[in-house]
Amino acid sequence: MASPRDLTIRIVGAGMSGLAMGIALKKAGLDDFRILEKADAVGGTWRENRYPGLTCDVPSYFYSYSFEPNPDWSHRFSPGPEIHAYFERVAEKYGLLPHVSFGREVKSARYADGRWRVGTNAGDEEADVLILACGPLHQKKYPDFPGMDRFEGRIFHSADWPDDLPLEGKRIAVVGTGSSAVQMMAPLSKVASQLTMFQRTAQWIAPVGNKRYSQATLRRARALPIIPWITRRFFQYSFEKFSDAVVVPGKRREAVAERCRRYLASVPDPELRAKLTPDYEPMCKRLIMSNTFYPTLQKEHVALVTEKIQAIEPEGIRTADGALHAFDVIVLATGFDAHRWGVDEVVGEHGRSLKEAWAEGDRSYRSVAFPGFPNFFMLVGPNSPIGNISLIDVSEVQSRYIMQCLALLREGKAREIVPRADATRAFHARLMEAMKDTVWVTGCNSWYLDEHGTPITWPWSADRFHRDMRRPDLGEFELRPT
Ligand code: N01
Repeated sequence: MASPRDLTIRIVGAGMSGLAMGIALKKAGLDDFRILEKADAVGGTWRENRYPGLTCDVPSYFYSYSFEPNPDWSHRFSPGPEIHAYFERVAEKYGLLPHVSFGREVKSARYADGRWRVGTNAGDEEADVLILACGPLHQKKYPDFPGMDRFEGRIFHSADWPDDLPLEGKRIAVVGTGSSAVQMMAPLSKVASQLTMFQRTAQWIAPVGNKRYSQATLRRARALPIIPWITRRFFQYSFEKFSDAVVVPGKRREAVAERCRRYLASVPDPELRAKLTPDYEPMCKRLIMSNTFYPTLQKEHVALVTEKIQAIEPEGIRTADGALHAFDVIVLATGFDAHRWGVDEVVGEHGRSLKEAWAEGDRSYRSVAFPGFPNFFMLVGPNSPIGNISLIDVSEVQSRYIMQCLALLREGKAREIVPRADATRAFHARLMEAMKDTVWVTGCNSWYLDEHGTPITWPWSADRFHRDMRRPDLGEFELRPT
């Protein structure tokens, strides 16, 4: 036994997972925590991404906290600014803003003498517990095309959308074919004089529409709080059943694949259809939901280029066939480095860094904790179900799990809590065995894979995640008294 104590806690990141953790702490009456946020507003991804057409690919009712259903969602997949406003409202309502240090970028974290020393751009801070809540998709990935600095128009990453950019009548290039690129194509096509997508790899598309809720539906949802609650449960059930297809081979996976293939077959031009045909299984890369993408590509002033990009020149993009494509604006929708989890230098016991610990791949104990890193947790970290569940749900489940670990420290049952190395190895062995059945290893390149080609995902169902994460198995942790 150690003695009961109050904990000083630092959370890194005020995105949706950092906010979920903050709310869990407040609900438990823990007030000595700060959320260190590099930007000047909460919302993470939803603060950063502002490109036209931005939505979430998880239905809005399910992409909301279970304890804060929102009757005001305008669409099944509501626009990005609406989602951002939701998180701002929640942060205010739950009294989190006084806990957030804005403009505080965390550069390093070191564990020594039973405490975390957190190095920030505004000096060092100390904490008993450190929780990273940065998520996998915030370090922008830039291509290395020669000549990018010589382009005479505007060139920027999709997550750096400039607010002052007039688009009317512009010739616009979109590099990439991920969710970001696909979502922006339809709205850009409405204003651009010419719109060209540069595709390196074709993507599977599921024909999912984005219904706008009628005024009557909104009125009913506002009047009867049970309606948003039931709607959330409905979307959770259907989304989780649908996404079981990624982890379980068989009929459901075949049905989703068939739906994507049929949709692709509806593209009338055989040349365009051939270009759009992927050479891997549907869902191997994250499946894109859109019923506007194929029609947009068939517009007169919209083109799909599959030639390799050779260089950027002052007037536009030079492709390997020698053609020069002239543009006013180039959007680099080239994705994120999903293997940098927010703080590059995290050093645990015996001076061993996370990078060293992860030499063979990003490994967690049950998606939240790490052997050799006491009193340290991650939300939406490696081996979280980032490919098959709403990340909001993941954050809530993980926050509850972490709260139970923190209770042991507060009650004096331990001074340090850390997962055992053998339990982590055993978890990883089970995970790798299960991974063999997932669609992510069927032969494609995606941001789900680490540099060894191992998915950083959870290879089991949503139900199993809820079950396995209900409470910590204390036999798999070291609870140290000093
Ligand atoms: O990024 P991506 P994203 N030359 O990595 C191409 C989430 N998201 O920002 O496939 C040429 O999917 C790359 O080509 P390839 C969602 O989970 C969520 O679109 O590697 N092309 C690919 O086509 C999503 O999965 C929402 O061959 C290059 C594209 O760029 C994740 O974010 C909304 C290249 C990158 O696609 C990432 O989506 C939007 C190069 N050098 C996004 N480098 C929500 O719903 C890369 N590419 C929350």
